[in-house]
Amino acid sequence: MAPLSTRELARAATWIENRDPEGTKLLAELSPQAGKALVIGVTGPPGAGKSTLVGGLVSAVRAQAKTVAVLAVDPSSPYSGGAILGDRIRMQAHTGDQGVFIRSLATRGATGGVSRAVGDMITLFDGAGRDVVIVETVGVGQDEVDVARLAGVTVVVLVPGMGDDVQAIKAGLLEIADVFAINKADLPGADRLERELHDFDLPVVKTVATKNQGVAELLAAVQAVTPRRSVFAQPAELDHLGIAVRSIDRALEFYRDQLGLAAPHRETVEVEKVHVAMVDPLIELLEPTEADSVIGRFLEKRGEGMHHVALRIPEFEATIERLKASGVRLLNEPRRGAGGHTYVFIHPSATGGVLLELIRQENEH
Ligand SMILES: Nc1nc2c(ncn2[C@@H]2O[C@H](COP(=O)(O)OP(=O)(O)O)[C@@H](O)[C@H]2O)c(=O)[nH]1
Ligand SMILES: [Mg+2]
Repeated sequence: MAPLSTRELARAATWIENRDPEGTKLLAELSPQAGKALVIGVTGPPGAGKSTLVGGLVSAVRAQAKTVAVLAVDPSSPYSGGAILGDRIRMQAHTGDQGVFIRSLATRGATGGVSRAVGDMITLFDGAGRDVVIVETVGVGQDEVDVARLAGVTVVVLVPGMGDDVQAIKAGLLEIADVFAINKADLPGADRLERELHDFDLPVVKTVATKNQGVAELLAAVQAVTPRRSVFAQPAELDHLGIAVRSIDRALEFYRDQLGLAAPHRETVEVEKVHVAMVDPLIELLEPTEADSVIGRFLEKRGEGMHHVALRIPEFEATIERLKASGVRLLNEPRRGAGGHTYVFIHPSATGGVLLELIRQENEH
């Protein structure tokens, strides 16, 4: 698929914003090509000069003959409100340049969550062939942390004279920052802020966005960071919920007969000592074939109930390697299950108390 023009991108972005099925279709087509763009998150308090700085970064990226898309995420605007005026003015220098695409996403009431909407938008721009994607977000709330995780490299923009605020937001910033920009370095206090940021052991670049000072240096600092893996190129999907029951027949009286869900598939998995019935296909009912089994012991200890959550994840092998390297407890080596899929169980100690089954996405090789 050829790179999309700015006009095609605009139409596609509207589809995605409105959760139009056309958008879902396009995303499915584009996502295999996504994962190539450098995704830069730019976050920090309101008024720090993020939009001005992003405008400068756009010019610096264009000077490298690369194409760019900007997504300005503003929670305070109504979802269908379109462009955020101030940002539009700051980005105006780039109107008419086909290599620059700018979009505002007002996230109040975003269907399916902010990070979902932003993730889809990034996949769109990335898959559509933009070399660089810049996402501007306000503040350091949970939404911003989630959004920052979608970025390969996150720039946290601070300004001099924040005083104790720096201490207050440190915890939130620490987990997402890859590079600090001290913007408004023309104001007093820039050196002091720079000293305060030393603890973080991250690159710090002083900028005066309004005069385009330090912006090329900031881009260079960003490009020197090894981007985090982008996990959204193909999102993880809920595969099924495993429910431990004493009797599949009795459970089916509810799920199949009363709730009306389809339950066409039943089997016995000897190695796991369990009878399995797939319902509709999100629910996996598990009944032990004998008391001395994983599910048998679970029932003994906890009674009937939710046993595990199964996610189908992209980059299965690489993910398992990474989990092992960071000491996460896997309950088995990846193996092929009854349905032919490869899976591994993760101990609840790592997952927030839920037994988690990870399944290899089938389109991976
Ligand atoms: N003195 C000074 N003002 C700046 C600088 N960068 C941005 N500003 C001003 O700060 C205000 C907020 O800028 P904006 O980019 O909208 O901030 P945002 O809310 O973080 O996106 C505007 O009036 C800018 O002109 C800078 O480096 N120095
Ligand atoms: Mg802004």
